[in-house]
Formats: sequence, C-alpha cells, structure tokens
Amino acid sequence: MKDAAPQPIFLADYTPPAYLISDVQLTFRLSPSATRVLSRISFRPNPDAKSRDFSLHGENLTLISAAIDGAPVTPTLTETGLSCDVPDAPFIWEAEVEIAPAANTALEGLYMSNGMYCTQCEAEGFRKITYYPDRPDVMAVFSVRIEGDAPVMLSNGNLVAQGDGFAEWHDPWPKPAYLFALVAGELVNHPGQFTTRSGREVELNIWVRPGDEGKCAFGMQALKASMRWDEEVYGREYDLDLFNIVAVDDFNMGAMENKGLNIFNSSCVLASPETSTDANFERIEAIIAHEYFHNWTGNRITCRDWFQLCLKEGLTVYRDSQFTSDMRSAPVKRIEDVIALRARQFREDNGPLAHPVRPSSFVEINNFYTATIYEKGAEVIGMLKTLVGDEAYYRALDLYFERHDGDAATIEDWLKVFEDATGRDLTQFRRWYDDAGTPRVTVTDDFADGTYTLHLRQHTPPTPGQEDKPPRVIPIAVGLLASDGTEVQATKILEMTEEAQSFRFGGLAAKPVPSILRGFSAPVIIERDAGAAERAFLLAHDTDPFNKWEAGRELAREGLLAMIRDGAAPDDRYLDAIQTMARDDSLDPAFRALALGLPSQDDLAQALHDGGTAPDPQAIWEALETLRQARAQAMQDVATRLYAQHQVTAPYSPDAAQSGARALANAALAMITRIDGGAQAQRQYDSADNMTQQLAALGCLLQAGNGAAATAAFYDQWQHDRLVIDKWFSLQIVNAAPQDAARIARELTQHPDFTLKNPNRFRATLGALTMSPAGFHHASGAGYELLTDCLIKLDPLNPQTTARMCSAFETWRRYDADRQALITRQLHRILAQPNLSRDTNEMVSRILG
Ligand code: B3K
Ligand code: ZN
Repeated sequence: MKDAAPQPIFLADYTPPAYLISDVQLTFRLSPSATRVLSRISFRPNPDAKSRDFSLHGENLTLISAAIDGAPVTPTLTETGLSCDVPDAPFIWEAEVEIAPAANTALEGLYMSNGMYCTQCEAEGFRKITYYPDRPDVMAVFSVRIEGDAPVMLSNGNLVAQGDGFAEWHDPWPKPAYLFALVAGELVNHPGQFTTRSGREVELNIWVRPGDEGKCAFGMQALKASMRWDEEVYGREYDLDLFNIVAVDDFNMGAMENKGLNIFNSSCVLASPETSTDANFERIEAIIAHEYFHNWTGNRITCRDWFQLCLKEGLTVYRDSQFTSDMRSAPVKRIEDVIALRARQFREDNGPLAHPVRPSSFVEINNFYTATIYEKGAEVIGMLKTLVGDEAYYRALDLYFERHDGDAATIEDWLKVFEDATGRDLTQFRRWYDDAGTPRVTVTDDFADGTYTLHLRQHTPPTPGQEDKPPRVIPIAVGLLASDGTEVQATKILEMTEEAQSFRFGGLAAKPVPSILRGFSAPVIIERDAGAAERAFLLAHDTDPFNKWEAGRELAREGLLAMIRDGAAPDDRYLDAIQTMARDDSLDPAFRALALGLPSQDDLAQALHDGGTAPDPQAIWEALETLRQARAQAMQDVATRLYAQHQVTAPYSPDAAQSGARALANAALAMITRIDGGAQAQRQYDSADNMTQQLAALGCLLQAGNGAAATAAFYDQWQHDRLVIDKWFSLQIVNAAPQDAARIARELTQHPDFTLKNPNRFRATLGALTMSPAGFHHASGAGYELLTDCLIKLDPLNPQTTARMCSAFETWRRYDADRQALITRQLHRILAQPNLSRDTNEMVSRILG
C-alpha cells in the first residue's frame, strides 16, 4: 500500500521550541553495523514557548534506553520521533540508541564512505543520529567523545583529550544540530597555519585518504586567502584554534560548513594540475571560501527555520562571488555567474518548480537547496547593495553581525538591519523574497529636442500558486553611448518601482545607443527589439564588460533563432562582429573566450517556447553545429593566430591569467578541429601536461568523431583516479551525437566502474546525459527511459540525489505533444513505485503540477 501523500509544512505555522538546551554531551561507540550513541542533554523550558509538550525528532534509531534526571522512562515512539512526560523545570535527558552507519546509503546522518565514518546533518540528518530537537533555532554547546579504533577521530571545535581508542572534542560556540559533524577513519593531513588579525594562532588541516596528500596544497592556499579576505572586507575573524577540512568521496552535494570541521565532496577540494581543470580550480577556491564564510553567515548567525535558508545561503553565495571577483577578474566572474543563473535559476523560475527565494511551504527541505535559494538569493543581496550603496551596505552588515551574533534569525531581521542602518523603507523590496518568477522588463525609447527617454514596463508571469505579481523595485543600471562609441552618460542606476515608468536624459546632441542592465544589475529578462546593428555596435563599443559580452550573446541568439525558426543562414553580422572582437588583443583573453561561447541549447529552447514555438531539440543542435562550422570557416586565420598566441609556456598555474589564455586557446582549438578534423587536437592531447589541455583536446577529438583511441588511452592513464574517471564518463556523453547519447550513457551504466552508490559517478553519467538536451530529448525517448530506470534504482538507496536529478524533467511542458507524452509516462512510472521516497515524490508531483 502506498503511504498517504506527504504533508507540507508552512512558514506561517512556525512556533518557538518548547524546550531549549544549554549543553549536549554525546558519546559515540563506533562500529559499522551497530554504533551506539549516548546522549546527555540539559533541557530547560523555553519561556517564549506556547506549549510544554516534549517531543524529540528521531528516525531509523533503535532506542536502547532513556532516562530523565537519572530515572528510566519509556517514551512513546513513532516513525519520526518520540514524546514523553517531563518535569516543568530544567532536567537532564539521557538516551542510548543504536544505528548502522554501514547500511546508510542515503548519505545523511552518520554513514560510511570507503571505510571512513562521516556525517551530513543539514538539513535534518541529526535526527538519524540520536533523538533531539532537530531544528536550527535550538542552539547548544556540544561536547563529543568518540570511541573506536580509527587512527583519526574528529568532531567540531577544539580537541580536548585523546588516548588509546578515544578522542574528546568541545565546541564552545552554541550551534544548531545541523552543524554537528564527526569523521573517523584512516586519514592523513596536509597542515597549515593562520594568524588572525588579532593574533589568534589557528591550526589548519586538510584531511584526506592516504594517496591524496599531493592534492591539498591549492585548497590550503584558498582557505588562507578566504580567512584573510573575510577579515579585510567584512571584518570577520575566525573564532576557534583549529579549522579542519575533510575530503569524502561519497557526498550528496559540494561541501558542508560544520563548525570547525568542514566536510567536502573530494571533487570540491582535491586539486592538482595533472588531474584538475582550470574550471575545477576556480570552483574549489570558491567552495572553500563559501564554506569558510558560513562561519559567520550561517554558523554564528544561523536561520530560525528552514524557510529562512536564503538568509545564510544567498548571503554566503554573494560573499563567495565577491571573493572570486577580487581574486580573479570581476567582469569574467560576473559573466560566468549570469550564464549559470540563466541556465539553472531562470529555468527553475519559469517552470513547475518555481518558488520564492523564501518559500512559504515545503514537504522535504532537501528539495529546496535550489538555484533560486542560492543564486537568486545572492542576486537579491547584490540588488540591495546597489540600491543602498557600498558604504551603507557594509555599515548594515556590521549592524547585522553586532545585533544578531548568536541568533537564529529571519529575513525580517535581515531587512530591518538595512532599514535601521539606512533609513530606507524596504517594504517593496521584500517582494524579491516573497514572489517567485523572473520579471520581464520591456524597453522602448524615443528622442526629441535633445532628450532621450527610456520607457520601461515590468511584468512577472504567474508561477505555481502565485497568480498576481505586483511590481517590484528593480535597479536598472544604464549608460548611454554616442554613435562614435564615446560614453555620453556614465552608468546610472534607475530605480524602477512601478509597473510602467519613463526615465529622461537631457542635453544630448543626438539619439544615443542605450546600454541597459549593465553588470546585470537585476535578475530580470530585458525585452527589447534592439536589432543586429545596435548589438554589433555595443559588442564593439560598450564600456561595460558585461553588456559588451551580452551584446555578442544576443546577436548570436537572434541569429540562431532565425536559423531554427526560418531556416535562415548564419548571420554575417554576427560572424563579422565576433571576429573583430576576437582579434582585439586589448581585451582579456578570458573575456574573449566567454564571448566566443554560444547560447546553450536549453537557452534557445526556452526562447523558442517563450515565442510560442515548441522547441525541436534536434533542430537547435543542428543550428548550433551549422553556426559553429560557419564560424570556424570564417575565422580560420584568427583561430590559428589565437591558438599560437595563447600557448602558455610558463609552469602551470591555475591563476586567472593563465586560465584565460588556455580558455581562449582551447576555444580556438575547437574551431581549428572543425577544419583539420582533429590533427591539432591530437597533438595537444599527446603533449598535454595538465588536465585542462588534455581534456579540451579529448573533447575536440570526440566532437570530430576521432576520439576512440584517445578515450581508451585516457582511461588507461587515469583508471586509478576516481575524480578523473568521472570526467571520462561525462565527456563521452556530452560530446556524443544526439542519436548516440542515450545508448552511450546506457553502456556506461554497465561499465564496471559505474556505481549507483557514488553520487559523483551518478552525476557524471546521468547528469551528463541531462545536460545534453538534443541527446536527452531525442525523439526516441531513450534518454527519458534510461534516466527513469536509473532514478527508480537509486531512489531506495539515495533519495536526495534522486530527487535532485528529477529536475531534468522540469521543462517538459515546453516540448511537443509526443515528447510530453513520453516524459509524463516516465514521471508516472516513477510515481507508481512502491515506497517512493518523500523527496522524489514531492519533486515528481510538483513537476507534473
Ligand atoms: N549548507 C550546505 C548544503 C546542505 C545541503 C543539504 N541537503 C552546503 C552549503 O551551502 O554550503
Ligand atoms: Zn552554503
């Protein structure tokens, strides 16, 4: 029999906890199949509570014994926890439970990865470790004793004692249970040291499996850079004597900010030039920074409840993107972020999974670690900073840290800080948190008597459960250029607050060319018939790097849409303009590499759908191929020159300058391969001494249909390195012709190295298929069927990763009736599984709508 539909919980139903905790003592007696967890918790009634009912969360626990103030009790147990009569005064709760970490394939709670014990408690995993009020507004000081035979046994805070078969840890900072962590196993450390600006000596360690020691240096450097940056930019210092990072192979997401003991997916911390690409290095640096920055935005100030998740995630993403901009190139980082935002968040915001940055209900919170909470949450902070100005922003942040240190806070608290610090009324701004959907801003203009007028109109389409969207405040950064390319109006922020508004610029000699939404100053879609000539002009002359890039992207997009819709030939204006851009050696190579990128298949599918046409994934793929081929023909000389000019001869470094040069040379190599069939790519493959060069060459060879030998050689060379073999799985699928992608992916799921138990390998294979739209959406339906087969197998093992991958189907309504029928059949096949997880059930039900 199927379980009853899982019940949503609502933000509006929040009530304060009935009991608060002053301190917690935990003892772990580790054993793979029968770990004992002993807890001793000091509870006291919460004076602000509305009830005195005592209940604790708990899942998959075997209760051995329980006592209150030393007297045994027999609580009432349910599937999700226990309840018990308690004194109306402070009391000590003691319990012993048994759990089986080796059988825990969900990778939540205490589990095992390659013989190592580790934990993942956010959001609600602590309840799989012991009975506890597993909610972020209950904060406590933790002392932890670990007993076992592992050579290294770690927990949060500072090590206070260790001896034969045990280690004791104490974390002086009160924290919610989701920040608890424990790691035990055979680990080796890469040590480091940091002196905070007030003189605290902090011991740093990156703990890895023996054999991975050589891949820690970059992560350590990134950690130190993050610690320094947070002191310099936000005035935030580290607050313990020890900071540990552990690399774990089996992990559902990127990393976790547990207090003093960050746990990382090994793919997000281990790096070496031979095994990691430039993009991997940049990502690792950003994730290390992100988790470190959580120490203040997340740990010292946490969330009152999970509806407030963006309070820590949006702010911390915003902070890590500031960090990357400072470490590398700010314009390049901005363009990369916007590409990712449009690919993931706009897609989400325009489909059945759309939800506000602060949702008002959920069934399974793990389904809400989304691009909307993270990336749109960060964009909202960027807008706030634009609206109040830099100085006021940092003043408000100082007040936030001062007022809320030690609190479990809300979005209301956050906005109040800004209102108090700046005197600004943020009532309308709040809509960015409460309303889902991507606003469209339509722009028209006119010019008369020396005055140029921009007419703006905003509209946000309905999203599930939200029909009407009142106007929001939208900061629109605008500049104006004269026809000779000089800037006649420097960047100015237009504050749009109404549905329709006009903005005037006087004293102009002639009608200027507007550069609108500079730096992508708001997460909106600008709708404007600019025309190819204006786009080409902005690509050549805009002084705002983001909009310069955007102009090239729009020019390509409009040309591609004409090719797909009307069978037009590749647009010469694009080919000319992009060639001029690529030749311009005054431009940063990394910028040029990004400007040579084309809109994604998914972007084009959304654009066609928005224009009222059901996208044909095959036709989109063919148009992109045709344009790439035409561009390679048109740019032969440029490509050859760029390739030669940007070869890096210095020893490998993942810095911005070298990575930019490699990115541009590899963009050129892709063009060259279309002409020479792969001869140059093969030479690069054979001589490559770093993964960026090797992988780019292999990708080109696969694109050219000449990759078989190199693919086999790559496997032989790297079969001992699981992270590199993940790349091997992905690359073959991403570069397959559409009709082959599902077959190749299915064959790879039969490969001896494929396993459902490792989320990285699952994502490398099935995720790669879903990121190849023409292959995934092939008319045969083979892609849909393969993904569904695998999701059905994975769900009983790992609901979180299954549910997350279901979002591959979120765009189903865009497509033609045949594809819609194929997809919905698969979604119903998933829903019909007995004992489907709550996670997957919620995702599939929302996708079907
Ligand atoms: N806070 C964690 C994510 C936890 C995900 C739980 N399903 C990592 C991060 O955002 O830094
Ligand atoms: Zn985070």
